[in-house]
Amino acid sequence: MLNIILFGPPGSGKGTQANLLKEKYQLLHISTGDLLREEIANGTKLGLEAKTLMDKGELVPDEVVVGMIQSKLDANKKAKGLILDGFPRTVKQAEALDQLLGELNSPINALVSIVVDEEELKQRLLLRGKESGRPDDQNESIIENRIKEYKNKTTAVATYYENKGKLHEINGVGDVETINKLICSTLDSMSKF
Ligand code: B4P
Repeated sequence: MLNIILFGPPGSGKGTQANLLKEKYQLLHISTGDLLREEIANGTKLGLEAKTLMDKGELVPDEVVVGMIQSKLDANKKAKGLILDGFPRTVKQAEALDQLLGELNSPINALVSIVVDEEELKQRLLLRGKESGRPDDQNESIIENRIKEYKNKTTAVATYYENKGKLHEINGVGDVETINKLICSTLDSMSKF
């Protein structure tokens, strides 16, 4: 099993890279952002509650996302491995994840942290906002709030896995293909695989 976390600030390329990696390594891709947007599109109660927070650039409660992950794991017991994109975003989520994976005897192998400077992040997200109309990419103050949430609540997740010897940092500025090669060579060089 290869279980990896794709980590980084909003706009760092997690979703973009996850889509490439899931093909190459035949992994189940779980994006909590995509799952939440699906709930919003379906007009569920969970979706309506999450939308208020997401539109402001705030994180949704830990119990909500952990519950979504648990359901996904339950529904995909035969998966060959996981690529987690946008999860965990708090240390509480990381602890809950480790417990769920512990029960399956299939721990996280690596956290790949995609490093991108703040100005580049803002430019990418504003551009996506123009092209896709995604509400949380629409203006600079929401984007700044997402980056603030990342700094305050999410960066500690990298330290949590660093303490377990599982942190791998990748330069996330450059073309998508080059960054993908960097991630693949990191994963391929990990002795277990
Ligand atoms: P996400 O959907 O995870 O959104 P994101 O952080 O913006 O990352 P995403 O994967 O979409 O973007 P990417 O970097 O690939 O989360 C949205 C919201 O959901 C959160 O703010 C929060 O409210 C909520 N949420 C989700 N998970 C949660 C959790 N676990 N706990 C609590 N709340 C949660 O790409 C960005 C743009 O950059 C794209 O347009 C892409 O084309 C472009 N790009 C990618 N790579 C590039 C490159 N190398 N060069 C130039 N552009 C590039």
